[in-house]
Amino acid sequence: MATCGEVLVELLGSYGIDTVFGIPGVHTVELYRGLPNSKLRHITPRHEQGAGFMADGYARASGRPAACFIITGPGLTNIATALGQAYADSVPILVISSVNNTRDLALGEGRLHELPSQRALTEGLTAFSHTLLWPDELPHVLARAFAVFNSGRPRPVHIELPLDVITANADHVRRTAVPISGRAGPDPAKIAEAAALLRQARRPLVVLGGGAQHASASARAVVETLGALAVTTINGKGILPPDHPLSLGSTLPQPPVLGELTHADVVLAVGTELGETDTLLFDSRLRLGGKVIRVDIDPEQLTRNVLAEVAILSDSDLALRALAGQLQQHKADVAAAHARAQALRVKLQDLLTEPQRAHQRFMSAVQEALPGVVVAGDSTQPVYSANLFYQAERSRSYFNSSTGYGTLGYALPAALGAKLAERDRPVVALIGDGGLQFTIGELATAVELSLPLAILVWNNRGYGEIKRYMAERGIPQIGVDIYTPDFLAIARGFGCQAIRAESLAHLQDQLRQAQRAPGPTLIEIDEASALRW
Ligand SMILES: Cc1ncc(C[n+]2csc(CCOP(=O)(O)OP(=O)(O)O)c2C)c(N)n1
Ligand SMILES: [Mg+2]
Repeated sequence: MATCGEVLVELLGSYGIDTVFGIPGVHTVELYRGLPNSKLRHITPRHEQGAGFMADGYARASGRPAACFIITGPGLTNIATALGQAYADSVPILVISSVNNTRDLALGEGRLHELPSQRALTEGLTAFSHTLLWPDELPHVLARAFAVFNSGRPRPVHIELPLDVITANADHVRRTAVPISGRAGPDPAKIAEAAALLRQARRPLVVLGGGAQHASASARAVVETLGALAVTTINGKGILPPDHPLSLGSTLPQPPVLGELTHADVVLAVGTELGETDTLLFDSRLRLGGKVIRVDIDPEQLTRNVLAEVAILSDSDLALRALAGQLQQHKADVAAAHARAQALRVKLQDLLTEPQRAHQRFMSAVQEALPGVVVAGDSTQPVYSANLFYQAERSRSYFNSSTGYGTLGYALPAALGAKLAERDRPVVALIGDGGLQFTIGELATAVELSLPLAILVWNNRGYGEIKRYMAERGIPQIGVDIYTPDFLAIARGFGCQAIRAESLAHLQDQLRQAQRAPGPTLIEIDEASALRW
């Protein structure tokens, strides 16, 4: 007999899932029975929040979802924060959890790991949360999950299996993936409307968000045909190549770019929420002077933050391809646009403050030492600066938790997940001394897996960002000067290589060595020194 848990594992494999992150407990062991007969690799983090962030980093670096096996109750509450981060940035993660026996559900009799309602907890953090009451539902609910991941706005999905359902007979249940629909294309009438607006535009501007990560070629075609200046959000970094003559990078909150947004007669915003962690305008709202065309796979998103003249419900690549087709005959003064973009880029570089320039030298050293690097960042000083100036070589190479939900402790497990997905690319975690202390236990996971990961710890001995924020507002700096442990000793204790960088050249040398090391390397960067490098 094959149990529901065993068939689930087989089905996950048939959908292309190859990695599952989980900490087994008595409630989930029956999910593990089928693992040896599958191609699924199981990774054990040291905390379920780590499992969620690993699956998040895995998906952001590769575009492919991973699964998490999570125990009832505390496992699920532990992963909830990671679901919040993935939900906010539209990242696909499949969380499979157990839940108490069907006959015990909602009785509140004090069963082990019991919550009054697990689904109520995850419903607000996922595209959907489903309780599997019958093995026959399995192919349907998994098809629904992969429809979200592949065809809609990707977000986490939670499926919980009661203990008696995991072990129920599922011999008769389908074990192969259901073909999932392709992504939806645009209404031709809307494309014609948008193309008409864009043809008349004298000063068009294109904003590319994380939802256009897979649309590099078509985005480029539209930008170039229109002779439009283009900015990306942080999650859109890399859609246009770093040296693209029409690109302003991801510099949205800088005054010259805000000026462009106000003066553009048509703004084409693709796959972006235009939320405050995209625009980085925390104290004011985005002001768009001209007509707005928005493209999004989520119809509700088309109405949030900025209302559009033309709202196109579509996969971003399909819409951009259709637009490029309609605009083929369009003639724009591209040379003039190149010159304007170049002048703006010079202005933008001039605007960087001294610390931002030091962060830029630091990040350039990282990029130069590790071509093709994936940077998984936390919420720390060089990350905020790099959000403005960093030019990723391609999509899926730069992401961090200062966007969306803004969770400290993300970078280490996310980098670990990214490295598992992209073994051939160098992966770096960039995290502050405060952030690292949230998830430092995942160093053990990286050592266990012999992952050649570089963990850059930006050490300013405190919650620097909040300290600065308090100072600016005349608030006493309470709770921000935290005790800082000896990270090098701790890392060595975990079995990592560990070293303090002495200069940019030394940092580069260590980064290169870290790629050849048999496990992770923690590289401490003393902020006071690094600001002078
Ligand atoms: C889970 C969580 N708790 C608290 C915060 C609030 N917070 C944002 S930045 C920050 C300081 C982070 O310190 P560190 O990681 O050392 O980075 P630094 O700003 O010092 O470079 C804090 C406490 C948060 N974003 N996430
Ligand atoms: Mg700090």
